[in-house]
Amino acid sequence: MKPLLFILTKKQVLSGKLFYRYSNEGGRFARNLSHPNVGLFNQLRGISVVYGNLKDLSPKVRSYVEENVDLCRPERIYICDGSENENNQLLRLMQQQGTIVPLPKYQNCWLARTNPADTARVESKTFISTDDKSETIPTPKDGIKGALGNWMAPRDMDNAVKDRFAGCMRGRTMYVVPFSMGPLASPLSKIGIELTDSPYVVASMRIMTRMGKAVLDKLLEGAEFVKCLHSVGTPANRFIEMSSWPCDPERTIILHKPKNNEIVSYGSGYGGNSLLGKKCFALRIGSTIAKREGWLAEHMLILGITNPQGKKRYIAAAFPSACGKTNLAMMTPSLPGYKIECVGDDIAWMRFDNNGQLRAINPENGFFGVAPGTSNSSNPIAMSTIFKNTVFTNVASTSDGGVFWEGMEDEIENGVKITDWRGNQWVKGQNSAPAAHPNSRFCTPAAQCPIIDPAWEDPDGVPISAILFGGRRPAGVPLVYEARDWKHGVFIGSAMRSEATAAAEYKGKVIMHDPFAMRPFFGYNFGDYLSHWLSMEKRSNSLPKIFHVNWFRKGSDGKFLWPGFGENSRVLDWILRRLDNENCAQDTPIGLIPKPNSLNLEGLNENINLTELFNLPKDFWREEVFAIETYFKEQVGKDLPKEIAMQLSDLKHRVEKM
Ligand code: GTP
Ligand code: SPV
Ligand code: MN
Repeated sequence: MKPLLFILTKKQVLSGKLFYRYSNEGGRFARNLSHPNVGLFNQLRGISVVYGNLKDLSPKVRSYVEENVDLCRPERIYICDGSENENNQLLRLMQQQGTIVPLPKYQNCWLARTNPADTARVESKTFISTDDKSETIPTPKDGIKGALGNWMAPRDMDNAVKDRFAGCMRGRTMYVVPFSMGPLASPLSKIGIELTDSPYVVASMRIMTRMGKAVLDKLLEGAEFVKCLHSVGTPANRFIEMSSWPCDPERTIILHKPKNNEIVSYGSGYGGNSLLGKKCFALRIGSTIAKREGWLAEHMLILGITNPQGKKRYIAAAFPSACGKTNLAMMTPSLPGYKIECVGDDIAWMRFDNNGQLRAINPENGFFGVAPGTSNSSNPIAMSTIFKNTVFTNVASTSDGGVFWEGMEDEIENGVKITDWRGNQWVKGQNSAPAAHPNSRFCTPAAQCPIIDPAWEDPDGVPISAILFGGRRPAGVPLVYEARDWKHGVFIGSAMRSEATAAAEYKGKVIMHDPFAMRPFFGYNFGDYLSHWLSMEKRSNSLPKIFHVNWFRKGSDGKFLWPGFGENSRVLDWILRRLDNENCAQDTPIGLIPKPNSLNLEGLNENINLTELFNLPKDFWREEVFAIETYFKEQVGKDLPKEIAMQLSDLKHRVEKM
């Protein structure tokens, strides 16, 4: 065996794509990961703790680690403290393993190329496990497959875990990653422990969450935590196992047990599959905790916006994956006098305070943003955030030590050579495939964002004045419309649809139902989720106003009708004026749209076809109503709250009268 492996190793190293992983990881650890506590007395279940101190673990954390050491049989245990020193060790280790390469054009930036079979979330392999199936998903109509989440019986989950995890960390290190979702001092925050065998996950979690020693201290005081177990897996295919991006795509599975506040993820190192604080915790488990505790865990950006008169408000917005949250959260307004500040770009935890004011925190600490399309013209703020202390994944690289992706054509020096995300030479115009994977991402600290909001870490959260829903709708759906009231707003959220994107495994641009932009992220029955949203009405007499926006409508020429990005400030301006009760809206069957000339288009260089942008074709809306009706009937059935059924029937009547 050995010599054969050695030959493979050499070949892989020479080809520059793969690195033999087993070639004495322990030796590298001895060289790189020296720590005063290594020794016989720092062992757990007979396994050495090579970094960190066992006495820093609370009894509950310790027994969680023990349980999974017994299951996964790692070679060694590494208790993360979140320090600079630790991070440098891990970066060096990953460089040696070939998982990352440095990007010398920037400061402390790195590029990871994944296995091409592990590039996005896998929704079909994501499950929620509850005793009763109806706790997880509404009961679909006979013969119809449920599309509002996947359920698994607890016993099947236990078996799936045993099948995959028994001995899965042999020869590898188990990292114990303590992290907080939200600022440690905030009463709205929650703690997690991720056990993982991926140093890439550790380095990413350090950016995306508040990770390290302070969290262990809080746990020693008795704080509860969400259990997050992750392994990249040990595939039958030894070639993948030994590569720089081990993963097990065939057996990948992402499991949640809300009753135990528990997440188990196997086989993928990518994004939402492996950075378990994000979608698994902050949304799926988070939404179940939020339901119990009376708050909301949502797939929403949070931005602060100051108008030319100096009045500041905060807006939260739910758009499906890869539909513009990061861009809106960091927008550079084209309308003079406006200022936007960013609180978060992906997730909002929101609750009503004692005065009935909805307040939101961003539970994250970084941005895991879509790279393609990000440029100095579309999102200059992101561009000035991401070129230090950032891990890029599956973008292309340039011969001068930088990165490249579709949209950066004007931002690279003449004559530089491009290597695509798979590691092959790439020449514009000669390759039909894109240089960067469409779901390639930057993972960057939020604090580096030049327009990060001064209150972004406020323990009380920021007050939310408006909630936006939106999606990619090439036809029929106007640039903006306003809900008549809270119930209508909840209905609009429930009826959201959007074109599929590269953020998950769907192929093509099919229009999918994606209620609240949460379809892949509901932790419990969508019908109950709707009731929970409806119940918020009782908690406040100053509810946020709800709007729907669509930057993606196309004209008959197939081009976007609206320039988007910074020009979206014109839509926000109209929304803020509505919050001030300005009489600038007119009624339509679907909601309130801007009165003629009330959308401020001053200084806009392009000619905008407002008629097409706000046109409400009766045929289209009839079909839309039919699609929603069918969806509710087939997917939600008896779990649909009657208020939502009423909203739909009201819309249907109004559309018939169009
Ligand atoms: P996730 O991180 O997957 O949740 O995505 P997101 O919702 O944060 O989407 P993001 O802002 O990263 O945008 C995704 C893609 O949509 C990028 O390629 C953007 O360039 C593009 N995009 C964003 N805003 C606009 C817009 O206003 N108009 C147009 N035409 N494209 C946009
Ligand atoms: C999304 O898909 O909505 C993301 C990326 O934000 S991931 O973290 O992979 O879920
Ligand atoms: Mn997202």
